[in-house]
Amino acid sequence: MPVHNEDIAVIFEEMADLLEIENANPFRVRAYRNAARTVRGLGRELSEMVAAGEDLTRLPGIGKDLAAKIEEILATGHARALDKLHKQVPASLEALLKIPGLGPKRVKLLYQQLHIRTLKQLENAARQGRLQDLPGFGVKIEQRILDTIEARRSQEKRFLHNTARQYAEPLVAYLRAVAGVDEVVVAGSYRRGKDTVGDLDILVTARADSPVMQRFIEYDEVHEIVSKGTTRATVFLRCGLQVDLRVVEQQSYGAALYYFTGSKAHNIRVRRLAQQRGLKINEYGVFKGERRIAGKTELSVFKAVGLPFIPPELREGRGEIEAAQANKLPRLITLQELRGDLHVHTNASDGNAGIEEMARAARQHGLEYIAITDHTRSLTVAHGLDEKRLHQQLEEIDRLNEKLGGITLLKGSEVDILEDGRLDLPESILSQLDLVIGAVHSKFRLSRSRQTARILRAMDSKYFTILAHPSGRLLEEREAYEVEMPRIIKAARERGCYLELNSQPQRLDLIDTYCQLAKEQGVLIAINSDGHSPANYGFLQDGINQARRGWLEKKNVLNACSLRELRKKLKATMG
Ligand code: DGT
Ligand code: CA
Ligand code: CA
Repeated sequence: MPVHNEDIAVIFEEMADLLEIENANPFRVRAYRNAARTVRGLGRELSEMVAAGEDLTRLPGIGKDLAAKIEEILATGHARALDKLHKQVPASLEALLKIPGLGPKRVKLLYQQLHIRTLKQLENAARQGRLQDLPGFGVKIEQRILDTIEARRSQEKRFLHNTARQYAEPLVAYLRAVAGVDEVVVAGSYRRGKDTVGDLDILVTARADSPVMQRFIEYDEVHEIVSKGTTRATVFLRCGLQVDLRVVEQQSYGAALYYFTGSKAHNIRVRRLAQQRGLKINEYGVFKGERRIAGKTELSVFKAVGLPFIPPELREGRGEIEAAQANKLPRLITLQELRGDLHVHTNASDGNAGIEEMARAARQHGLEYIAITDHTRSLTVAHGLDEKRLHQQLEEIDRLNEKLGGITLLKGSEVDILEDGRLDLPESILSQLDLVIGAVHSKFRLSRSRQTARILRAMDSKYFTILAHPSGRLLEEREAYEVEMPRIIKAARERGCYLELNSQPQRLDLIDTYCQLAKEQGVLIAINSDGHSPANYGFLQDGINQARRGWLEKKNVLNACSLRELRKKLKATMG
């Protein structure tokens, strides 16, 4: 990767900052600052000067030592002296340096006078008004520091994939329409189908004269421009979502897409694989010495390191490379392969549409069957059904099945699992259903052993079919409850029942790694929308993303079965 003057200047500046915090000789500190300024103002690339054999010590402020460092940086991309400083200066102090308004002088002062080493300590001191009296500080600076810390915190927020999609899709369409733009694709965790994303990483290929950068920062939703260069820019949208845009050359598109899709863990392993073959792999291509041997397409990158294409969802460094080498990559489930949805609510409990409307919407989504599974009586907030109301619903389902074509309604219930593991409805009515989804909606804070025992007992019921949202987590809101999931997965196999992958964007529960475990154990997963309105079948896309991250194939998914097969399986479970 070419090293530019700016890269060198940044390294020198950082060295000056760290040396200053370390109380180094002020002349040394100044020497690095001057050198940074010289390098920036040069007007010619140092790499060219060195290549031409020019003597760097003739530059103002560059002595032998600095010239050697410049050559080192040009050759290796970094300076060992800086690496050493990084080890000496506490990382938390370096984080303080990144707060606007806090240079090395102030950071040093904070450390020496108030023993502040971390952001947390800085925040506390600022809240207590202890910063304003330090020399060179003041009320204004104190407030600005607080504001920055606040803003940073809100930026740490992750977005649900489904939410990010609502911003990503129109932005991608907008960029595609810009003159001279060729490819536009969202890479990063978004492309890997992760349940939440930290930011959007958009890659664009475009003609050199395309105004795509300018158009990007002019986009309606852009709230703040963090940085803008010729090939990369970072902005915040009004919703707080960060978007990184990179414009790459046509010939590097595949390499850049590969690199910025990640994950980092995956990339590191593949890079090692490349090294073993004497190749270098980076965002510009795959190189043998100076020669680029691949990079135009993502597939070419994989081929160069001797691998077949690995779907983005698998690129987490969890065995996908070994599987690829052994030609054992899964053929991941697709949305089109889902034939039904086994968890659907109506306005009989907390849904907002009737059975018929939910059925028609399902048909429009290309589904062949759905199970109506309203809540049960214990869940009073959701207006749960008692035996009598469920009975009425079953009769209505019979009538609708006569009347509707192209979709079959199954009889089900999302039955509360009570604290002691009993189900919330008597067997006399459960036995009339096609399937029973058991769900924990209360007592999330039982001990791990009691929570596990509670669920296992529920699974003991002859009529128990599917465990709904097995961990109970709500992304960015509520942690999963304590439970021994591997034991539950094992029990599901022994008892011939199933686990749900709930597709609600905030749930996406079962999580990917447990989907993988369930698959290994031979337990089928039901990918359900848990829909409460006709539009909610759209959640199935989120469930599919997660299922793919969990290595699931069609044969691992209960509702990828035909209705006939499904009925056979359910009959075996329900006796
Ligand atoms: P996020 O945004 O937190 O949901 O996660 P990602 O995976 O989108 O991470 P992000 O946005 O920081 O970077 C996008 C991709 O760029 C990442 O998946 C892999 C690549 N990448 C970023 N930094 C590094 C790095 O230091 N080394 C390597 N090998 N790849 C990196
Ligand atoms: Ca990202
Ligand atoms: Ca990023």
